[in-house]
Amino acid sequence: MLRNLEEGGTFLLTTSFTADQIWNELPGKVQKTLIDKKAKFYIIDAVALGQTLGLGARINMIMQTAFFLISGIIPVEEAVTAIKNAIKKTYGKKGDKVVEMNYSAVDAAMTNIVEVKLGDSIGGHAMPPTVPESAPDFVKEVTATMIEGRGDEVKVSQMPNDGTWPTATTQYEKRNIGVQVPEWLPENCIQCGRCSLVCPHASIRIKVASDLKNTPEAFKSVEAVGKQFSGRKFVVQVFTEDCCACTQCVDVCPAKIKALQMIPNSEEVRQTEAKNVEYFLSLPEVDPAEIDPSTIKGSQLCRPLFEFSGACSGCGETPYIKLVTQMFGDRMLVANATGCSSIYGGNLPTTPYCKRADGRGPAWANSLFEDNAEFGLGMRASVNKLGAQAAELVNQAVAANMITQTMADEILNAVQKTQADIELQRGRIAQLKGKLEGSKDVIAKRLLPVADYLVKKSVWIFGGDGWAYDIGYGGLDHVLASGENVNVMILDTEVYSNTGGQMSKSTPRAATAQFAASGKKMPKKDIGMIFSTYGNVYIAKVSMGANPVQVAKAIAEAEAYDGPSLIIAYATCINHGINMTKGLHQMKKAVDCGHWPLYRYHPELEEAGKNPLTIDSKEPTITFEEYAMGENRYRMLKMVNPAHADELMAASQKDVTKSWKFLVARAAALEPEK
Ligand SMILES: Cc1ncc(C[n+]2csc(CCOP(=O)(O)OP(=O)(O)O)c2C)c(N)n1
Ligand code: SF4
Ligand code: SF4
Ligand code: SF4
Repeated sequence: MLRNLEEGGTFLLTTSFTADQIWNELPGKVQKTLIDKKAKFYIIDAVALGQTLGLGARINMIMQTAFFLISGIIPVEEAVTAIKNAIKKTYGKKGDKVVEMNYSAVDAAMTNIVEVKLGDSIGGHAMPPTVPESAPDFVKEVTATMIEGRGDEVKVSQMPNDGTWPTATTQYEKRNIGVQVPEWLPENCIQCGRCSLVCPHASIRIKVASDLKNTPEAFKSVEAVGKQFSGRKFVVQVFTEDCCACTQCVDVCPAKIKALQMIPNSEEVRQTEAKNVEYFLSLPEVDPAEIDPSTIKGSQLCRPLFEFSGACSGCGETPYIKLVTQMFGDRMLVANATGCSSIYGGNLPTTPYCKRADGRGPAWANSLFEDNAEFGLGMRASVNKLGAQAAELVNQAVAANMITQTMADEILNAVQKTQADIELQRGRIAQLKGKLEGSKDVIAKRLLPVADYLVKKSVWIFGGDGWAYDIGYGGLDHVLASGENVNVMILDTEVYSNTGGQMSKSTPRAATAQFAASGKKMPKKDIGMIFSTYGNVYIAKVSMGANPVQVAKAIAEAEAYDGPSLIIAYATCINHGINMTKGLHQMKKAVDCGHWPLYRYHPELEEAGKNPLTIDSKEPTITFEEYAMGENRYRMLKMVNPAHADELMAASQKDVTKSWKFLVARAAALEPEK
């Protein structure tokens, strides 16, 4: 933190400690640097101020003002005037309340900044290591250096030389950014798993365990409900060090009296929960044969293989990705379009895709924005080719008397539908490898490296609406038309989120966005209905906040379908200008007003003589405006140009009504003839 502090420089820290307390709370190394550099030292409790002013964790305005107050770069009055003008310009469209709150933040910074007299002794505690001692060497040598902001010191020779990058490294980051964190109240819990499902950061998890021995003192559990778990314990564990304090888990908890509450995140909470987390992780996972991962609770009893990403607190995209990894992560390949999902998915210095205890987890890569669907199709083609090669070699191994016909038949005819089937097939492949290992025969040498491709692989293509509706649309069309077995998931935030919220063809009419400052004039493209005209593409429109059961069902059906699948997932985003703690409600309202009707189009149903189109949501119960006015992207226009906003809102209502009618009529038209 103080590496670049100059002699006589100024150090500003936001802390809940007072001027009298802070010196003794600093690490010795920090105390020494401050004394050696003869630094000026100021503190401010920006977090508490932000909360009092209604700004929550948004402390940027407080810290910016504090910076100008003490840096002396420009006269204070000039700085304050400039900041207030900038506030008016930036937040003016969001309404007087937001402007006033930020003005108050500036004023509060001026009166709450405190100079601290440097102590005269260095007795502070040791700096905690950046990553734990138990971390792998690569994490200690490369990742930790990058976390410390010294990435330019990493030598080329320390970097992997084949373009691969270790996964499962966010677990070592422990950002501790939650000012408040959830606490589990087991006596109220109905053991539904919803908290774990919606957590964008995989920071709250559930487990069912048999033998709870040597538990840490504060470890909580209750008797597990459900016949199949009788006699066992149910646990909800909060990973407080990784929690981003979005409060969505508390919000979604359906227990009569909430079984989760937010509490201040103190050092004591951190230490207690770190021990509990370690114990929780050491408990064995539930046997896959005992659960159905296409249900909410079943999926949440599977370990997420996407965890602690750096997505915004409360991000609407990440719960979908996490859920897919819980269902298929151990055999999953991901082609990721550029966008938020590629940034939080493959960001440096750490990687949120992770692995199970046996080392299996998603393999992930990002190609270009404009070719991601094709990139995923390429993955499918290679997996198919390698699998076919392995099958051919298995038959050759039988002919060469290296393995029995029975072994070959069992491997080549294996049913691989459920997780239990997959694990059985892995067992067979392990036996096959056991037979071949050590053999000098060329068949064995060729079969060994490809044998794992005889276990089913799940190919996923992820990207945002900017990719799917606009820039990668041609490729997406090509891939879905190919008939190949790939699963596409559009994380639909209705804007190009990662670059600050530009309009895409998914942006609804009447919404403001970059390039649509006066409201989008054209209606949203209905990508699901367009691709449903092929007839052989599985399509689902889903919304986590509205119907999570349907989300899990759709993901399971999409993966099981031996052909192309497309899931269009509604994702709330900071670019919508909503209170992110209420994201799930907004996802529900989008469905309730008919803007985001839920449906599944399953080609196999048609083959079975049934209607392929199932509508999973009800006729709209609220107006589009009731949903839209909960979001700044719509509200802003109403404030600056009410007449135009009303006009667009009326047109949007017509869009919604028309597309609902179209959906219902389409389902009626697809009804098989009696
Ligand atoms: C061809 C190309 N144009 C522009 C960019 C810059 N860019 C990176 S991410 C991004 C936005 C992605 O938006 P979207 O696909 O909607 O995904 P989201 O960020 O919303 O998840 C853009 C424009 C790029 N990487 N490549
Ligand atoms: S507060 Fe948010 S990040 Fe923290 S555990 Fe709950 S859902 Fe996850
Ligand atoms: S959402 Fe609430 S009731 Fe359900 S498992 Fe979590 S804490 Fe328990
Ligand atoms: S910008 Fe939006 S989509 Fe991207 S990480 Fe933040 S909330 Fe998620």
